[in-house]
Amino acid sequence: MGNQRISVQAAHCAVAAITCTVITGPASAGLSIGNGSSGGSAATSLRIAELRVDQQGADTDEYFELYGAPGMSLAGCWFVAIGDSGTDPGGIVEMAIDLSAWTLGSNGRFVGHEATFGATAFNGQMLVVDPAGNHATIGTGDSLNFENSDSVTYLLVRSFAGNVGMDLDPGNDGTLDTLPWNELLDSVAFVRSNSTDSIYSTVTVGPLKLTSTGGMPPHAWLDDSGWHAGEYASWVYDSPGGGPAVPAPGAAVTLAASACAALSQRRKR
Ligand SMILES: [Ca+2]
Ligand SMILES: [Ca+2]
Ligand SMILES: [Ca+2]
Ligand SMILES: [Ca+2]
Repeated sequence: MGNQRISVQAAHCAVAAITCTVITGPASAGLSIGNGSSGGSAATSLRIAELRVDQQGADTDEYFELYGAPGMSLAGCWFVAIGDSGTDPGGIVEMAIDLSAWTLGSNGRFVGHEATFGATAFNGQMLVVDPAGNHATIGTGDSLNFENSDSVTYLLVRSFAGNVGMDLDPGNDGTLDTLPWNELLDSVAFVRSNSTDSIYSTVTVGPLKLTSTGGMPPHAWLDDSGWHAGEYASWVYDSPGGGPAVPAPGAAVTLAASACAALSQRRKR
């Protein structure tokens, strides 16, 4: 989409032995370090709507979905993951994706997925993006690798000025000391069981009673009752590029961890 020049760099960073992908797009102007806020303004109404971060077998189908006004430009917006490293328990930028080149589809959705998206079948079903949603390949091959089996916070920010590997919480007290962006548009933390790692969002999903992922949700989506966890070896709840209505920023219900676990268990019955 568009004709903006995008350079793609794959960087191996010292974050729990995962491969991080940095997508750098056109340079953003006027960067400054500002105060984060818990939601987005009406003018910047943009939400994280769905995430597939793990699956049974190779993680070939990872994606993130954003939701906002139909046709809205994502210029200046970044999708950022904050987790740990092999030696530091929190505040490390694990991934930063510049979304500037893309726009939301006619249904207000955008999906960023890896090139191998759609490769895996569960019960004869493969993932496809809803035709009303825009989508784009992030990186090359199977390189969009969200960290597995650990607590990770996902942020949607405007004008990110940090770097992958940067430690935003040197004291590891659960509060970010450095906010290298102009505006925090949305956030959600995926939480594993018995984790001592910090999370950096008041909106959480997990942990689940799912030993395959250490309790971390392999997939989750947002609707007007909050975030819900999906399945590890099934696409039954995945809706890349489509799906249920998404509430305005700041309106989502934060499900307690116990409620999420109970919800997941009910679904399995
Ligand atoms: Ca992957
Ligand atoms: Ca993964
Ligand atoms: Ca730290
Ligand atoms: Ca969806």
